Amino acid sequence: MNKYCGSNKSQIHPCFSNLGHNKYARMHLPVAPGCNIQCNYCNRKYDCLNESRPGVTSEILTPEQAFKKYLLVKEKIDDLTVIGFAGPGDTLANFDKVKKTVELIRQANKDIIFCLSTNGLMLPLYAQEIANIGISHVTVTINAVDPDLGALIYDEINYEGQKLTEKKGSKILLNNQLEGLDCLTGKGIVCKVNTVVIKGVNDHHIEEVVKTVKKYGAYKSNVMQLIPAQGTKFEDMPLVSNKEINNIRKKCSAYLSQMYHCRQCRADAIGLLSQDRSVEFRNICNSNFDKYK
Ligand code: CLF
Ligand code: SF4
Repeated sequence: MNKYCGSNKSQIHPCFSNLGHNKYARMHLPVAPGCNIQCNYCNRKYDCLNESRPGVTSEILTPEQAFKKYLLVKEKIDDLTVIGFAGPGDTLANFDKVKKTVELIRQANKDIIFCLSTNGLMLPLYAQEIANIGISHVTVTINAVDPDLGALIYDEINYEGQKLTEKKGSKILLNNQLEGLDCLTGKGIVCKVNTVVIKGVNDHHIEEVVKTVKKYGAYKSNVMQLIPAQGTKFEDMPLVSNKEINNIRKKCSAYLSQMYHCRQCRADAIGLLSQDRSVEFRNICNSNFDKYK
């Protein structure tokens, strides 16, 4: 058995391992621009080179460009154990591109860990394919397990050709998130649930989320602060302090192992979680790629 097999995988995944997060590197490939829902805290319009938050990227890659970039980066980054798909949109709203990228990289490296993050809307449809193509780690962002609260967080859900708002939309999203989690964990995929704490909206509800996702097989919970983004409905929301977030995590740890080292990465992040090196590799897989060969 090589070091990337079976149960050892989570130990060398910088997000899933509490001990390995300073040792192992991950590379995000931004092949997924579109999204099928609108969260009230998300704005993917700005390409800010120095901003680090989910949804920010300096480029969108085709699967072929992503593969080229991987080949280049793996030569320069030690202990690159994980290829992650984290947007800038939703990975399952662009699953054909994610799938193609996985297939290209898998041909070159049979050991690398594939990881994706999603809002979970399309999980019931894609869970089997996710397992078939060898994605071993999935993160689902679940911010509420009460559709009334979900309706305050999600502006619209685009599902099966319909635009659904308010409770009608958040109910479908929640059902699919939980059903998807159940499907994935039943297939042996290691799942983490990210939960964004929004003061005055869901901050009293986080334990309920964590208790619920544990029942559906989640392995780990990552309770994170809202980063208010300009141009969103939640741009003026109050910040949650580190003390407040750690108090919530402490309570939630009674139910599920907590992540304490999340960096709320960009969609094109590269390197150790504590040392983003994406700037070194910006745009190298486009017209300038050949000069780096
Ligand atoms: Fe990327 Fe996410 Fe996979 Fe990690 S990030 S897709 S699980 S490889 Fe990690 Fe970054 Fe936090 Fe995400 S530190 S934002 S939890
Ligand atoms: Fe943005 Fe992700 Fe929400 Fe889509 S699911 S609106 S990409 S935060």
